[in-house]
Amino acid sequence: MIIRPFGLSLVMSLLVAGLGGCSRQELAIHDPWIPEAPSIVSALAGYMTIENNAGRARILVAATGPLFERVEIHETVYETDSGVARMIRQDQVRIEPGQSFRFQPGGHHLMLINPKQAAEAGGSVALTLVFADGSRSTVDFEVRRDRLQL
Ligand SMILES: [Cu+2]
Repeated sequence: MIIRPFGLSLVMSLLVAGLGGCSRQELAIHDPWIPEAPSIVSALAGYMTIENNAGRARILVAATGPLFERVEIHETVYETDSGVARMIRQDQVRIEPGQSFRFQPGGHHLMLINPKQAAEAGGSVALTLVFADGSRSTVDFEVRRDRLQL
């Protein structure tokens, strides 16, 4: 049997491509968390970093969770004159290929409206992220002892 160099290099390159595809998820959610709060608060906030390793943009359009009446995507903006913070509802968040998008206090957050029970530090809360292509990703958000700071 004769191994032709061309055939061998093709097998090698397929192998390398296969390894590359396995080492990183197309979509990775890092550090998902919410600050602890009693059930009497009217809203909580969820934070995370979404990393898009795919070759196309991903667009977050909604989120849901069984513990909340509804979830909205918000951005906190500071008015330049007064310095007053306002939250503005966003229809979507676009994460470009190869980029990460951070939800953090003072910026974008998931607004978790009318929680049905208290969020206790040490526990976790499941939220499902919904993307424009119809894909969904359910993520456990760690509840941390931290004050709610939008
Ligand atoms: Cu908000």
